[in-house]
Amino acid sequence: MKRITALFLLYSFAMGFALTGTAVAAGQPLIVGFAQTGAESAWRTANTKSMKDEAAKRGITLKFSDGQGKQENQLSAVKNFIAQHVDAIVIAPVVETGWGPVLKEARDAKIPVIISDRTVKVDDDSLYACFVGSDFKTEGKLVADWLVKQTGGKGRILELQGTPGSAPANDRHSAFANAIATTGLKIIDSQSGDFRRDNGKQVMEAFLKKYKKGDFDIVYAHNDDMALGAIQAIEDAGLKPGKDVLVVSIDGLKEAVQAIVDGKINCVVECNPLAGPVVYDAVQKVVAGQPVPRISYNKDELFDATNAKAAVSTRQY
Ligand code: GYE
Repeated sequence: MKRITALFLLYSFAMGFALTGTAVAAGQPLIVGFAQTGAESAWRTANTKSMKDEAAKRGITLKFSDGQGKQENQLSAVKNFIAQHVDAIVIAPVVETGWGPVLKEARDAKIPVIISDRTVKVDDDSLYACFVGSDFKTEGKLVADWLVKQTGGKGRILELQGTPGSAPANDRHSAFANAIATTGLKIIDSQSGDFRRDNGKQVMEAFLKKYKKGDFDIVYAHNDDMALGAIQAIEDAGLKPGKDVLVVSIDGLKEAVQAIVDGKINCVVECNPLAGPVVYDAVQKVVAGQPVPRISYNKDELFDATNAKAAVSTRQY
């Protein structure tokens, strides 16, 4: 009897391999390579933690690479994953362009790629299985619409942009700019703070040398870290963020929602970094040959003085 069971198990195991050619179908742990952007912000820290924690929970072996904000590092990480014959590759691409060749290499090696967090621009969308993340254009538009409503469509804006060439910086700028185009709201200056808190502070300090109180009305930061850095600079200059200057940003860090409660930030649009569950759901389906939507967007909320107090205690990041 025992021998029959053992033989049967051996048979199913072998069939698993035969049917799909991977260890996955034979019940082996899935091996996933994740080419992360870097560690530039609190959002990113939460994203990395979610990806690692959820992999551990699901018994997925995660090969993690920190790209340190450089595409070349991410490209070599992906090439490495291909050489190691991982079951699937997840990329959170630092910039939008330049991914075609490496995606072709992955396709030739029959390794599916899931694009997570930031979108890519490629000629052939079938080079990756799907995209899972937030809709940055909607985020930028939500911030703009909120400002139009609050200001009656008037005000001079200083913009703190994210990493040049990244999807969130491109989309949060263009959708915001489009949404205010026919109003009296104007972007009077724009600089990149690379999604980093320190850089946000430095860029704001430079702005405050150029523009005095009364020369500008609004600071729009592409993420909360830069907004929190900017607030520091605004306070150091003797101004009151949230009062003398409206401050609006994107991400929804607990710290930023608390800053709304404290009256220093006026509006924050959420961008959910807790991607682990949705990303691995997609990975597992793709590897099993099941269909997945090409694009899955998170549902992101907006926080301002009307709801921040109720929301702050439930923020997970
Ligand atoms: O908004 C920012 C991070 O790609 C959506 O990257 C992400 C952005 C996020 O550094 O805080």
